Amino acid sequence: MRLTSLDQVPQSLRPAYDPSAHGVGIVHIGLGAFHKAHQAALTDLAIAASGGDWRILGVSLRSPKAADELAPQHGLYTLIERGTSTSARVIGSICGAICSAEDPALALDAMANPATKIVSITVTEKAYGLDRASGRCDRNHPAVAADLKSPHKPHGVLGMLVRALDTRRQAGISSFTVLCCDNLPDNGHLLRGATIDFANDIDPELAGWIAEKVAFPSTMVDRITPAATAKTLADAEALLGVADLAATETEPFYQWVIEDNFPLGRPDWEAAGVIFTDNVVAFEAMKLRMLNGSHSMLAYAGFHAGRTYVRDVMADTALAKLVRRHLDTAAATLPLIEGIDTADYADALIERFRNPEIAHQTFQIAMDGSEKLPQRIFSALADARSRGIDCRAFAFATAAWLRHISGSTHDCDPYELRDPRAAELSEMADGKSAVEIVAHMRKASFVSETAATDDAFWAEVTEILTAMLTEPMTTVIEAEAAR
Ligand code: CS2
Repeated sequence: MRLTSLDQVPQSLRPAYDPSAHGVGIVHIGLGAFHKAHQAALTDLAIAASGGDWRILGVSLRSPKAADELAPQHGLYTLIERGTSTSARVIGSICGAICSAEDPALALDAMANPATKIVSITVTEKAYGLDRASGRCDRNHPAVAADLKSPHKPHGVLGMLVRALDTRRQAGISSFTVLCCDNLPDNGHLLRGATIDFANDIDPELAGWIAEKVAFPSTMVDRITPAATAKTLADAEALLGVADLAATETEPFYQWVIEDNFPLGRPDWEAAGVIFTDNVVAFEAMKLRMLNGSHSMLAYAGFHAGRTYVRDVMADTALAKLVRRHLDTAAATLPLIEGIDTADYADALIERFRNPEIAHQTFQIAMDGSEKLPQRIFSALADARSRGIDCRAFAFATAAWLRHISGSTHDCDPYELRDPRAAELSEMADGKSAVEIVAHMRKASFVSETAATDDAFWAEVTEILTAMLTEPMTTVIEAEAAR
């Protein structure tokens, strides 16, 4: 039997409120595990604490899988938190799930509905079509290009936002707040620039209305959430007594830092421990450079050293030492944040990475490097240089990524390169020497000018990459840790 109603759920696992007594106030685009472990779980706590019509309609942009799992369960799913002790509860904040590729009008109607006060988004960095250098939209991005051609039938994020905002404007309905929850620096600001730019191509008056009326608060989101496995589903079924195909597992820790700019109101997220501040950018830089930067480094180095999970990386003394070095280097590039000690933050990250209950694949984190490295490594490099900090850790991380895109199988079995620019990257790296790969990379569009022109940095990258392309990754890691 399948989970379809709270009546099937043991009392102790049910939400502390009656979901059916609360209306929908949020449309969320990007119905992945991270949303279910983070924004939906914290909104569940907020509704339990203070009520409100803040339930969420989940929209999956492309794949029908997430909606197929959640819709028959009326949005209900088990969230399992694995740590020193494991706990679980059924989340009631999602009221329904749809796939917009299957029925675009349904998602647009929900976004245009006056009851919708917030449209939140987790679609991963690559899905937006942002041109980060100019702060505009990327007209070569497939979804942006298609939606600019047919703005009345959008499929991508920018197209859907602009279409729904236009419908509201024409109907005299106030704008929803756009809440970007992806790992991008100053994400609200970036998305605002791209949305206005996109709208400007369709109707400059609409662009002006968006610039004046729409709030795009920036956010920092954090919760390590591996993809669900057969064990996740089996554990949920054992707890509930019925099958839950949307069960999700995550770590106990979470953090959400948001700019408090919600003209139409918002859930009482403070009750769930959310931090509201004007200084999201600093929190975001800390998280991107420390957590995500070291994650990328350990994913590439760890994957090629045969470490399947992050916890295996942390059990390897040499690799764990390089993780600590990366965290310390990244911390030194950051501005001070009142009330935050980056050394404590680094210690806490190491504990989280070590969590033996979380099976977070290095191969999963290794995905989409060309979308991630700019804000995780290259932006930190510029600040490190201006402070005279030794950048070896960043050179090592970059070399490990380039080794990954090289596709070399001298020390491993063949593997897939998963990146939106996979073809371009393989073209610049396949069968090439370290010197050639680095020369190509310095010209890549996603490497900022400051990083591209740092000769000393690339010399160090070349030296490390040369070793990584000829020796086993484990040997290179041992040597690096012994330096
Ligand atoms: C990871 C993130 O896959 C990745 O690139 O670095 O998903 C990371 O687990 C989250 O940002 C943690 O909040």
